[in-house]
Amino acid sequence: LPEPGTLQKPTILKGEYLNKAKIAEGGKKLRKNWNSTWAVLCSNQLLFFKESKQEAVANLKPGGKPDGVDLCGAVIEWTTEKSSRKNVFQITTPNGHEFLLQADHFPTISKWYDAIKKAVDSLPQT
Ligand code: I3P
Repeated sequence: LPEPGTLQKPTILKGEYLNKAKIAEGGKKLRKNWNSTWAVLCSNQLLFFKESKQEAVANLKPGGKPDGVDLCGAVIEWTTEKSSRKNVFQITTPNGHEFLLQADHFPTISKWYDAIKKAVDSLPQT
């Protein structure tokens, strides 16, 4: 999905470790597995890196694709049912990928929720 050069797109928000769990892929449920991820929000993509350093490395390496989610047409919603954790919101993409994002510090996750929501609202729906 994200091509090299992705990081040249305007970065809206970056530089925070969040907890991420992918719970569905293409409509198929996945076993939940929480991981810490370095999140970067670009104009139409939310990118996930293993560590902050990797962001710079992926940007230099040709073909070094970062992991990410295309936010066009995505639905963003807080959920209290999908996890026993607090401060969890879900991103659902039109192609049936589902991610949970979480942080113990509410202001942190709230900032990401607002920024992602705003990014999605400014994008075309398809
Ligand atoms: C899951 C793991 C997750 C938990 C999930 C468990 O067990 O404990 O952390 O999600 O709950 O099934 P396993 O490691 O054996 O797969 P939360 O931390 O978000 O509650 P769930 O099945 O209710 O989603």
